[in-house]
Amino acid sequence: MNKNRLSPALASALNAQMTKEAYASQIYLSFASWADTQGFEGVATFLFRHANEERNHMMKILEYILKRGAPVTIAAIPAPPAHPASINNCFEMVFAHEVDNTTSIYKLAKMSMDEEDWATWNFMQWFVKEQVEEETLALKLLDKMKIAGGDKAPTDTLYLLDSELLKGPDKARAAEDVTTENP
Ligand code: OFO
Repeated sequence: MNKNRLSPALASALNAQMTKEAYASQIYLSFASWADTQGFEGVATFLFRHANEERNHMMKILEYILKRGAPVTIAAIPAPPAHPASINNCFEMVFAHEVDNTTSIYKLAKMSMDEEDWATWNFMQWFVKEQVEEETLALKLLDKMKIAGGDKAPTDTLYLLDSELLKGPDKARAAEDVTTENP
């Protein structure tokens, strides 16, 4: 009896998305480490938290594939892009990455709809909603940077923005405190 409830195409696309979420985590880890090295502790904390979130997204997909009886393939994670040139550039790259990931999530949602795999379609809606939140968050940061002068933002303004991110609710949570249901 075949217990695999995912089509080969959808299983393969979900596995690819799982690796993409791992890649996103690597990007955030890389940018967070870069920000910390530059002395931006608040930006680093914010980005480290997101690295955790992306890893949890990866786990959420992994658990779903297993739950549907399909094979999970752990693949190599591509290297993250080069370090940003500035804090403004860092937020620009974060936003561009999130938009790219949204495109990929939409493709999966469409695939599941075309296949009439309503379980996967329903599962993907969590990610559709999550991407709206993540894009909004990145856009808000970009808006703040724009007001501050973008790449020409003065050091004291960057200091204030960094302090704001440090004391905000975006403090990195320990990996053991988060769940795949509530990343
Ligand atoms: Fe996984 O949400 Fe961002 O990329």
